[in-house]
Amino acid sequence: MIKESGRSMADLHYSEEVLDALNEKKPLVGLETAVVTHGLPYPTNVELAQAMEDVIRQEGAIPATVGVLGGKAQIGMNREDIQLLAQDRDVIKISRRDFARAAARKLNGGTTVAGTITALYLAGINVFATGGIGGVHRDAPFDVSADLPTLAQTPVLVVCAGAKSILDLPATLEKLETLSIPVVGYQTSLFPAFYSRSSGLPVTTSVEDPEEAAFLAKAHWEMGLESAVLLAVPPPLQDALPEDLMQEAVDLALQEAEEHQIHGQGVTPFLLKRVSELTGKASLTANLGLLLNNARVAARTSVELAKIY
Ligand code: PSU
Ligand code: MN
Repeated sequence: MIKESGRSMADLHYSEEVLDALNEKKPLVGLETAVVTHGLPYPTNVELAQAMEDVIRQEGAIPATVGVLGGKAQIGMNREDIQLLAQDRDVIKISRRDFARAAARKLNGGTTVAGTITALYLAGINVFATGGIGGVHRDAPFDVSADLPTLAQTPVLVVCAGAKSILDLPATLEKLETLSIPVVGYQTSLFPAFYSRSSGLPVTTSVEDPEEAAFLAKAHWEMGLESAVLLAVPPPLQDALPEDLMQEAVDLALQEAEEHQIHGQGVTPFLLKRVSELTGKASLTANLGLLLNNARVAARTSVELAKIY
């Protein structure tokens, strides 16, 4: 389904549900699909994608899962679409630069944070939920995820559990500061470390509830600023992993990536997979718990934003 009016001439395709929600100005929450294609094992990935959509609906918002099908960017995916992405062996990871590659070769793709928020912004959707954003890699400060520069030029509220502990978190926070992206702790003054609740590093400010988060995002954008607002939500207490357990697995995974000479887009999926294998079910449980929690906080914030916009 094609939407007539929008922010651009981009060739975006919409599900009927998302198109209706946009026309009726209902609260929406965007979701990525790189977590399905390159982040979680099958069939957990498909179940998780569905569960995130369910949570968003329960909270009174409409989910808009983004991905690329046959080269076309799709806003709002049904069960079959997600299943297709999960089972396509040739599926690619789509960051901002990869839409054109997918279009030219009619490929299917899972969109990263950078890819997803680019499409969401063009569609006029300003709230997005994910697990963790990409950032500056450890021992490779030149390897900076395209998520960071994309966050700098895309006014969307990004709800996440911080950045992965596979990354250089102090360097990632410095880069977020340079790019003038507010890093807002949700009921915390410390930046979460994805699987664990705190990195020990401070955020720029905190909010106590979705209403305050919505107010802050609106104030940022009303200044004419065009960057994202990062809402950093610690993983739920019952699912979080102890910091030392995490670090041990991360160190080993990094060493292996070096030995296997993994580069470019392959780095993040490799590290995530190895950490997940090394920590067993515990990191998977934490990952699923925080993704659902972030979807819930994003939906509540989207409902609040819709009231004041
Ligand atoms: N965090 C997760 N799972 C993921 C990713 C991050 O918990 O699958 C993905 C996101 O889609 C993120 C991407 O945008 O990894 C970053 O990859 P890179 O470092 O290649 O930019
Ligand atoms: Mn990279």
